[in-house]
Amino acid sequence: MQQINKPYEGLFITVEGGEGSGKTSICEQLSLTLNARGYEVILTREPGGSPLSEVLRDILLNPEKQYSIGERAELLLFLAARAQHIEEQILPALRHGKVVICDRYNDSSIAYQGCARHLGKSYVEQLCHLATEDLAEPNCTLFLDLDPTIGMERVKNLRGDQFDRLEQEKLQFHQEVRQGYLHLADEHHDRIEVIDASLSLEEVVGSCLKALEPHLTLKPVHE
Ligand code: Z5A
Repeated sequence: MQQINKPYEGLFITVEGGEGSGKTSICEQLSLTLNARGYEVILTREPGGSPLSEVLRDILLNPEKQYSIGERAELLLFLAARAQHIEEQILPALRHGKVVICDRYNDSSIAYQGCARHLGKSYVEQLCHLATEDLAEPNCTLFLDLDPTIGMERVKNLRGDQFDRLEQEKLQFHQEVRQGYLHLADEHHDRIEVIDASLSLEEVVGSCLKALEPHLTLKPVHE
């Protein structure tokens, strides 16, 4: 288990993966399960999670906006959204001893902007450190690994042809995102758990709970 010198008592869990890998569904299921076990859980997402960050989310993802967003501007907007999210939502919750489940975090920037957009992994990592000041490092990250063709098919079944700005990227882009995540998982095997997301939702929830078990050392607020 990862030991972090952290200025808070709570537990920080991040969920990562490509399109349609089931992050939203898993975050909801984990939140319900941990709540039922007596933990106080905050469920949040990136980009988003605070008023300013939700505005930036709309700027970043809405495909109908009439302006273009360059690669470096895109990265910096994701990081600006994260800086505000940490300050306003994540850190206060962790300081109050809560469990924070966050749908995407730094690893998304590294996989999407660093690897798939080719801005450079270590360049993006450094900027992530700058944006977060290393104040909140996840205790555990669940990477839902899925072939992007299956993920895109799931999103298509769910929303038809209504893809957001990043989902509209070609399959090659999403393959590079997956490779980026797999490299990160190799490098940070003490923090990142690779979960087979091609299984049924129930099975994926089971794998995630098993991976989280060693981290559930907080005292539940209600028995
Ligand atoms: N992004 C970035 O580039 N850099 C950054 O730093 C950050 C983000 C923070 C956020 O979009 C976009 O921003 C994302 C990365 C980029 N871009 N893309 N492309 P988002 O938050 O709106 O969307 P998303 O994170 O990509 O999630 P998603 O595509 O909406 O899917 P999901 O949350 O992973 O999956 P889901 O909604 O839970 O499930 C999708 C469907 O599959 C649904 O019908 C489920 O019922 C079904 N499903 C889920 N699990 C299963 C299983 N196990 N079997 C079968 N069917 C399943």
